[in-house]
Amino acid sequence: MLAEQLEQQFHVTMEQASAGQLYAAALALCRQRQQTLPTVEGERKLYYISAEFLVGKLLSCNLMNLGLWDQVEEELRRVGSSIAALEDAEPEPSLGNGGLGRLAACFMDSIATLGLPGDGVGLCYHYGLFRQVFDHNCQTEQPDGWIEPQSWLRDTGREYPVQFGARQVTGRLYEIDLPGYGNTSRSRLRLFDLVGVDPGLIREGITFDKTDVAHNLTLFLYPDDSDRAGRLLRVYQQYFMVSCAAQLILEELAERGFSREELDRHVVIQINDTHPSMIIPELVRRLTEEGMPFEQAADLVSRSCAYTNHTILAEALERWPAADLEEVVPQLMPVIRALDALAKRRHPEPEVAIIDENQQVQMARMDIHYGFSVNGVAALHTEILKNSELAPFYRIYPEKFTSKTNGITFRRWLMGCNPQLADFITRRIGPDWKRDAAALTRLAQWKTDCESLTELLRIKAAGKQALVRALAAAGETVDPDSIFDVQIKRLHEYKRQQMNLLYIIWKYRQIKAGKIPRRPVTFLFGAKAAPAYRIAKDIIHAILCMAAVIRQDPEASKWIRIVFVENYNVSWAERIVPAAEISEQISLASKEASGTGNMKLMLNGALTLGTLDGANLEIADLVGEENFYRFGRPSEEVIRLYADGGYRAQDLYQKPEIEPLVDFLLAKPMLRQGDAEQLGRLYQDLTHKDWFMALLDLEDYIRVKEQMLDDYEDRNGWASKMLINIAQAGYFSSDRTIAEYNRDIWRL
Ligand code: 26Q
Repeated sequence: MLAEQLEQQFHVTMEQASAGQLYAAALALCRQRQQTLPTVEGERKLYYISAEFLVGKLLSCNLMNLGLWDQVEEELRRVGSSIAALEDAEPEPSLGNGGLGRLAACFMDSIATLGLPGDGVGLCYHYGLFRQVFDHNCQTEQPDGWIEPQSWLRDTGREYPVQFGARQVTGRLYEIDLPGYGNTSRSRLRLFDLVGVDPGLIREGITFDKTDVAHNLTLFLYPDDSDRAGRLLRVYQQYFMVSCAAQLILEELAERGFSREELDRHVVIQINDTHPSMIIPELVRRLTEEGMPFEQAADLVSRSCAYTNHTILAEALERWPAADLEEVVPQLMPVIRALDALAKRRHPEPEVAIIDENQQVQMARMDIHYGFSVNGVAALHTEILKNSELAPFYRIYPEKFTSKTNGITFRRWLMGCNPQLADFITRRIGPDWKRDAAALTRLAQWKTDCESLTELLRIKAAGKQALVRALAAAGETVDPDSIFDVQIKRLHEYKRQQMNLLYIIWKYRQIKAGKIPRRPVTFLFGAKAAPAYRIAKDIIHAILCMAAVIRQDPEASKWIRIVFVENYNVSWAERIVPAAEISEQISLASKEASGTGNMKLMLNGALTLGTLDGANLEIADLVGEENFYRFGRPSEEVIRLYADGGYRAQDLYQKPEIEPLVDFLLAKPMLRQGDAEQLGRLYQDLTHKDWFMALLDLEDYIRVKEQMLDDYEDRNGWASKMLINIAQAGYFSSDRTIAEYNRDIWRL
C-alpha cells in the first residue's frame, strides 16, 4: 500500500526511499483515505470553538483510526523501518498551550469516533505557542514552525472578510481531517488563517511588530499581552476567529437548507473557555443586520451557545476594557452594550453585570447570560463554581449549570503510546474496552495474580527503557532502575512545581547528612512558562540550577537526578507517560479545575501523589484510599484561608523544618549555577507571599512522598496498586465525557 504510493509520488521503491519520502507517502495515503470518509451530517450540528487544539503528531493515530496501522507497520518493518521512525519526520503543531487545548483534541477524536456531527473551529497559527530552549538554566522562546509544503492542512479556498472598524482583512479556511476510530466517519478541524500573514515580521526570538495586525494575526498563539499593543492584538485575534466562525456557521446553516430563525434547532456552539466568547455578540450583530429584531436574535443565539469554564483563577478570567473593544471592533460594542443593558434590566445586581463598574467587559458573564449551559470540568470544580466563583449566577440560573468531568482519548494515550500495555489488557479481558472503556474494571480480578503483576512491572520497565533511550538522544543520562517521579504540565505557581523542588532540596540535604535512600530517584519535569510570567520562569531557573547542583555532586548524583525536558509537548508526553511511576498532581486544593495528565498517568499505571483537587478527587474515590497517595489541606480549608486572609508565609518559613529548604535557594551551590536576581525573587516570593501556599502543604507532602518511596520496595504490592489504577481509569475516557456532553447539552 505504501509501496504503491511511493512509486506514484516519488518513483522509488520502499528500499530506495528516504525517511522524508516515506513520511510524505504515508501522509498522502492517510489524506486520501480520510477524504473518502463521510463527514457526519445531522439535523443538529456541533461547532466546538477553541483558541487551542493541541492535537500532537497525527500520522500514527490517523493510521490507527483508519485501520491501516498494522499493514503499514508490516511494510515498513520489512525494510527495517517503523511508523515511529516516520513520525520523527513529522513536525508537531504547537496549536495549544496546555490542558484546555489537549482536551479539545481528545474531544475531537471522541466526536469523530462516536460519529457525532461536529467540527472543531479555531485559528491556524503558523508558529503556535513557542519552542522552549534552555539557555544558562533559563527558558528562552523561539518560533516553532510546523507548516510544511506537505502537511495535514487542506486549503479549502474559502475566504471570509473580517472588518476591524474601517480596516478589512481576509480569513482563509484550512481544514485538517480527523478520522474516527474504526473507519466510519471523520470530523474536521476548521482553522482560519490570515491572508497575507508575514513571518518576516518576526525579530529576535518571538518578538514582532504587534501593531501590524494586517500581517501578524495568525503568527502566534497567546502573543505576549503585558503591554497594551499585546492586549489589543489578542482582541484582534479573538475577533478574527469568531467573525470567520460566525460566517462559516451561518453559511452552512443556509447550505443545509435551514432558515436563520431555526438556528437554535440546528446549531450548537460549545465555547471553550472565554477566548471565543465574542461569537455571541458577533452572531447577534449579523442576525440583526439581516433584519432580525434584536431580542429574537439574542434569544436564538442564547439557545445555541454553551460555555465551558476551565479555571477559577481570577487572573485567567478574561475581561477587556470597553475602550479596547471600541477601538478594535467598533461595530461589536453597540451589540455588547445592548446585551449588557438587557441583562441589567433582567438582573440588576452589579456582580452579574457584563460591563462592570470599571467599564470592563466580563466575558464569562456574557457567556452565562447568553448561553443555555455552563459547565465545569470536574465534580469539585463545578461545585466551587456554583458555591463561590459563580454563585450569583447559580442563584439566577441553577438549571444552566452542569458538571462534565474531563476525559482523554484512549486511542492516543494507551493504544498509541503504550501498545504493550494495551495488549496486556486485551489478552486478559478481550478487546471490548477499546469501544467501551468501562469494561476496563474487569481487569481488577488480576490484582493478586503474580504472573500478571510481574508482567505489568516488566511493561513499565520497558516503558522506562524507551524513555531512557529518548532522553539519551537528547543528551540526558538516566538510570532505568531509578524510580521515575513525574511532574509534566504547564508551569504555574498554583501547580506548585516549586513545592516539588523544595522536596528535592530536602532529599538532597538528607543525602548530604548521610541518610541514603533505598533506591535512586529520577525527578522528571516538563513545563513551559508563559513568556511574560516572571515568577514561573524563576521557578524553571531554580529547578534547572538544582539539577546542575545535583549533577555536579558525586555523592548526591548517585541517588537523585533532575531531568527537565526541553520543549515539553505532546510527543514528549507520549514517551514520558508510559514510563512514569509517580504522578505528581500537587496543585493547591481548589485551584486545578480538573487536570487531564493525572488521567493519562493513571491509565498507564502510575500511582498518584496528589492533593484532593480537580479530578484527583474522583480518581481517589474510584481507586480507594490504599491505591492513592493523598496529602495536603482540603479545598474547603484553603478557600477559608483565602477568605479570612489567614495564611502567612512568614510564619511557616520560620519553622526549623522549612527554613533551611527555602534558604538553600540562595546558598552558594545554587548561586554558583544561577542568577542571584531570579533566585532571590523566588526566595522573596516564598518567604513573604507564597500565594499558592506551597509551604502550607510541604511537610505533609514530604511525609507522604517518603511513604510512597518506601512502599515502592514491595514490588508486588505496588504492581497491584498499578493494576487497580488502570482498571479504574475507564471512567476517564473522553468517549464517556463526550457522550455526556451530547446527552445533557448538545442533543445531536
Ligand atoms: C487568559 C487571559 C489572558 C491570557 C491568557 C489567558 C488564558 C490562556 C489559557 C487562560 C487560560 C488558559 C488555559 C487554561 C487551561 O488550560 N486550563 C486547564 O484546562 C484543563 C481542561 O479542562 C483542565 O484539566 C485544567 O485543570 C485547567 O487548568
